[in-house]
Amino acid sequence: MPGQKLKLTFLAFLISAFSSIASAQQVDHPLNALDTDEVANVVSILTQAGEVDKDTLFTAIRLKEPVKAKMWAWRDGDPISRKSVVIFRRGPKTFQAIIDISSSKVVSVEEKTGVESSVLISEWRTAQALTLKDPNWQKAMRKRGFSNFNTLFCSPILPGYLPGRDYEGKRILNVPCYEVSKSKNHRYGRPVEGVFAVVDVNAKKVIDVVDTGVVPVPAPVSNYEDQGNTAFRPALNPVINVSPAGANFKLKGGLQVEWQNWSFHLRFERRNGIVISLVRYNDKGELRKVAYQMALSEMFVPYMDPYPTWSYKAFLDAGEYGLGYLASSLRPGQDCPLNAVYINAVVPSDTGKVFPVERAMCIFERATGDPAWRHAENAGRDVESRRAVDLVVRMIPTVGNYDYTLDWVFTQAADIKLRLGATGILAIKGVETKSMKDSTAKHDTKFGTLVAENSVAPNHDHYFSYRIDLDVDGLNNTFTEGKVTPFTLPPENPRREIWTFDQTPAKFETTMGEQSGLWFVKNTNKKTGLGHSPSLEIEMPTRVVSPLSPAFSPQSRAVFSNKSLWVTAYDRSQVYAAGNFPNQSKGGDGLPAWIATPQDISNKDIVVWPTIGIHHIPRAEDWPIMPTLWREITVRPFNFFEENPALDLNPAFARPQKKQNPSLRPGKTE
Ligand SMILES: [Cu+2]
Repeated sequence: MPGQKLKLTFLAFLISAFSSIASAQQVDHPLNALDTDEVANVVSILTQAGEVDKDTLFTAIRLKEPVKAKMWAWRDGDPISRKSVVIFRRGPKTFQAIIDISSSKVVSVEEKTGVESSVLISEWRTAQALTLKDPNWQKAMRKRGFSNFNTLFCSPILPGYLPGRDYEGKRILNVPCYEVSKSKNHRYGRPVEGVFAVVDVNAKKVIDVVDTGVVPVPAPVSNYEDQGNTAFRPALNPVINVSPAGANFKLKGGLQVEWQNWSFHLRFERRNGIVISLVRYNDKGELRKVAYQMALSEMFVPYMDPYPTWSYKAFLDAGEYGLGYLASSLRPGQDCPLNAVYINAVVPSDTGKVFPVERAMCIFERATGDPAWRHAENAGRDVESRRAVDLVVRMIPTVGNYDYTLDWVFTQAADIKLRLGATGILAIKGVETKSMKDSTAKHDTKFGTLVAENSVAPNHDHYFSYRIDLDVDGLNNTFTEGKVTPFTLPPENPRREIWTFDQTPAKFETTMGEQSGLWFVKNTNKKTGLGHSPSLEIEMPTRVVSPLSPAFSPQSRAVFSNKSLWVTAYDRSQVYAAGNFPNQSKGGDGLPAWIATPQDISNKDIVVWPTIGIHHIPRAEDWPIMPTLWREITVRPFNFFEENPALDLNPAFARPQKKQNPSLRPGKTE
């Protein structure tokens, strides 16, 4: 197919012409992620102090941020002092240390008892190897007709916590396996159902093999990969996003971003992935504070199947695994458009070194194809319209079977959109049923959907808790709940009823569930030219919360998902919505504990924690790979400006310049 080949070559040309990679330079900002040298320094300082040795495993080596007030005041060239929080394991014991990198000192080391830190790849491998060698597991597999275990892929996962399980002092991985002889890129489609091994990686042994009976393994999954055996529809004529005259954003060091009145700092962390800090808006020359920090704080993915092989499945993906740890390299031209700039990251490894993630993030401008605003007069003949262009920062962690596209979108009308797209492979339970016409169907699909022969996708949720530390024109802000209330007019008014809008400030730390959804963070200490208190609205059009009682596990471990929004007093130690150590946690940690005694939040520094989610009732269309399903939160100015902030959008594009934007280093091309 020469036509096809030509088109592919053309795309490859465009990719090589426009893709570029930015990489972080030396530490030029106090909020940069630790670089390779700093991670090595931290480990060396701890080694010299006798706190760690070659057998120590590290679950976190991350920046300990300077205090917030100092960061808002920090300017390019000001002194930079660096500290690190380190979590490490010596044998079964967990420690947390604070290191002053700048003065090469150990500030503190504390043993953390009764907690389990996030899982390590080395433990994952250990659990895999122990399972494959275990005689009881082998017996269970032989019973299912497997004699050659080379065709099996075992995928250890964390057990959460269910009362009555004797996990005290143990570090558990549950190990289900999949038949993979006929799949390269679809390893979760053919579960060997009804059996899993329970491994204690502290004791390095299989402590149980749960076997509830033999279930057929589903047939091989149809291939969706680009391997020439998929019947593609005819290729499209190119529909592409390019910036032929260069990008309009500036990237500085590692990494400060400037675009269309916005400026912010970007870093990449092992636990939360992208962290955006110091978000400012240049309002006609005045750099106004918008948000100190925004990041995805925690995720919760509980499955709704009561059988022993499934009931424990309720994952806290950020805290148990790590979104940066599981980041996948972005595929140019597919995961991000042709005009994207890619940013490589280094992630601290289990052994106290770093591993590189090429193209961990991308940043790009997107022509939305929509008007930012428009109006027509004179019977539609006179039109004023301005095209909208967004700036997007993206990463995609692959958490086992699922891929989550995490986007931070900045608009020209001063909105910030936190978007999350779920795609990848449904978790599959093997069943007898081949068709909904079968007599077994009613039983097999009570808790899920038949998506292929012998394959049920159990119902489940995805909850995403964001930590958004807004500082609207300053640190002291007030949270208000807006309300629309019917208003009865006097009898002589034929209209009789309208509605009115008013806002009630929250005095103490609080949660929002089924309420109005009209939520604002405002600065009552400032007034705009019109006399308004500048505000930002938290808009969540699709609010999904867990209907389950926080009295029972696993819901008790992720109480954040019971409410759409939590509002807390700023506390720099409160970063993770389900607590610092969610692995095997017994519940109640994080947000519910922090607001147990509600603090005064009236005209104080506050943090909002919106949760967006999906009750995922799988459908046939989600198989064999799920079309991306998006959710989003918008942080929207509300009387923050005195008029439409995008009024000055230029209807023309700049004339192409010969010289490319010098801030875009050409770097390595794909
Ligand atoms: Cu899902």
